[in-house]
Amino acid sequence: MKIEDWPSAKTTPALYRELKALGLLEHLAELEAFGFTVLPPEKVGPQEQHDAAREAVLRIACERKQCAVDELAAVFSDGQELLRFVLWDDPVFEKLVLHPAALGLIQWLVGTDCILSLCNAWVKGKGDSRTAIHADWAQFDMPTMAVEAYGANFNYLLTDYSKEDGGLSFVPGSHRWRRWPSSEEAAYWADNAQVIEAPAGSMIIWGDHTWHGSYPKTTDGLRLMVLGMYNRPHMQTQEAYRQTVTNEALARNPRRFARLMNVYNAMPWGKTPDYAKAMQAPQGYLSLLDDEPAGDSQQVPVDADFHTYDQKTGEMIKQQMSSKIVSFADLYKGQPAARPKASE
Ligand SMILES: O=C(O)CCC(=O)C(=O)O
Repeated sequence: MKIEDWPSAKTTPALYRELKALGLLEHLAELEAFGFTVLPPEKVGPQEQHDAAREAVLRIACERKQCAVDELAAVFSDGQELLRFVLWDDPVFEKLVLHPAALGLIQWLVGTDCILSLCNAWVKGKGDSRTAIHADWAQFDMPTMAVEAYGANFNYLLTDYSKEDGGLSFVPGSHRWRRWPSSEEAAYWADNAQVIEAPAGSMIIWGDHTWHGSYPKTTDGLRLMVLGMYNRPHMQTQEAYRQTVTNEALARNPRRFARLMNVYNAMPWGKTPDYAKAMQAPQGYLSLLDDEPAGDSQQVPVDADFHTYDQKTGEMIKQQMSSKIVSFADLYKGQPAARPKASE
């Protein structure tokens, strides 16, 4: 079938074509059928990238724990930690969060306008510690999950995974159940979930409906992994990317990085919605394969004065709302229908 840019399907045709070109349709089918998929190391990057990520994680762990690399196994014995907010600690992480295959499959789950919520290094030592069976659905006051995922993850493995290595485990098909596990179910699946056996350099992708956990690590040494989590853009991110991204970071990355940082979201607004900010947002589908640095075309917007009512913008909104049927979805996003003309 010829996949055309059918407007009713929004950005899905463009994303689908790119996933196909990247040889990812089988992974997409696995995500749909079982709720998770594993990309082999050769689809994730060259050995130099795996080595650079591993080095970065070990360096950060040593810096934060104030120890030498050969002391880390003792520091993490019988324990594990998510080392938070590592995106700005090494250039390799900016490449990883933009990874075309991972981001493409994640966009399939949470939309092409998704934003980055977490970028962590996960270090786990030998011992009994393990992650309980859970779903990443973080709307704790919404016990029933929406049909669509609101969040999606990649785990980039920097050491081999198996049951003995304390690997990640899944309950295949659980993404269709659209609820959290009860404590009894979590206890049952802890030792019955399907473990991932995969070599270092692999990437595991799943959405926030899928039940997962991990096994205790019985082998010597550390289990190392980089976690990226993405949300739909209306959500509060777990880490402060929008607040900390710089013009230099936007300039050295392709335009979809600005979207991941969510810098142009018109919300929250004060007395006047900040359309000038929303107008700077890249529009439409952004190719996963674009690696052209954005240069100064993307800038971190200066926050508007929330307490000032801007007469000109207010008048424009009044006219728009009076002269036609208003799409609030467009208004909220600062989409063209709601934008002031260039001359205004
Ligand atoms: O590896 C683990 O222990 C669990 C990973 C996990 O829960 C996650 O990345 O969301």
